[in-house]
Amino acid sequence: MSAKVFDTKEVQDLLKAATHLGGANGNPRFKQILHRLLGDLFKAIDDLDITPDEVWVGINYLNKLGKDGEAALLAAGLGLEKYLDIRMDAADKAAGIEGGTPRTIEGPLYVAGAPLRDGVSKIDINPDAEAGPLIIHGTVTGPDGKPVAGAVVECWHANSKGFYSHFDPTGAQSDFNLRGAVKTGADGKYEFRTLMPVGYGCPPQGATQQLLDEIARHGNRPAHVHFFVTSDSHRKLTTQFNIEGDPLIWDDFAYATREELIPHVTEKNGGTALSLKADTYKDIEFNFSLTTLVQGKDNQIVNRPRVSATA
Ligand code: MBD
Ligand code: FE
Repeated sequence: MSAKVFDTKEVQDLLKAATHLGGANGNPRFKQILHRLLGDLFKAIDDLDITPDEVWVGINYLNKLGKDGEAALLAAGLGLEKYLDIRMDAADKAAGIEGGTPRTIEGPLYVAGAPLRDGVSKIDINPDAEAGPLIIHGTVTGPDGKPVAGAVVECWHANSKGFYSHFDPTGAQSDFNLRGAVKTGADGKYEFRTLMPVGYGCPPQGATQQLLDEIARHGNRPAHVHFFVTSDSHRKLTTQFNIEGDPLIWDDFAYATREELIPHVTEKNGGTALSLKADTYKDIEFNFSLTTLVQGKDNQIVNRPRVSATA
């Protein structure tokens, strides 16, 4: 069956009717987007001769995706979240905004509401026998290179099994384990005392991994730590760094790796005095350089549904 029908009046009228395009009421922006996306789907079905059986595989996949709660995970795995970063980078470049710590994707595993502390926070709450101590620290500066006081650095990462608290299928972690928030003082400094994370892997029975299997891709990320950095007088930064030496650094299923986001890991002694679980610990210095507001506004705030909890 290769007859092409997309350009017929019947199909074009159907698309307009189904999306209520040109009809009264409704959300005009949503109508515009839906009309375009549905039209692109119809056209792809025509062009690639996608069979009814194949269409129903796709429809039922959406049911599984929703049931598994993995739509945002799939968005990361298909590079859609990276694509949004590429567009924001390009918009910044076009607006002449340069410098600053590079952004990279938020991912689906942030939880709002971590306890806010001044300067330093110890965020490993639950014991993790496999994980060694790690100190992450640095300075938040503005475009002028001066420290930013009153900035809030939020941090979240996985445990030694690659699981995040709140999303841990083993139930081994309390709500804000390995999640924290620190407010900088006049020196712009922040510090998290924590444990070394291990890379994340998609749930093996989930919809995302099912799709990746079909195209022979893995669903793993290198070990990494996420950050939000917010300040009243600067744009919010969403970023991550990778743990140097992880073999998946340039093979991240979510495409979040950037050259500037792989800080050196050094080994230090003196952890006992800092009440870490061992005297020898890993140390990562990672500084944040923020960018200024654009005409007084933060034009890179992303609104998306986020889990929140109370500490
Ligand atoms: C993660 O930890 C993550 O950061 C992303 C982007 C996707 C899945 C798990
Ligand atoms: Fe992550």
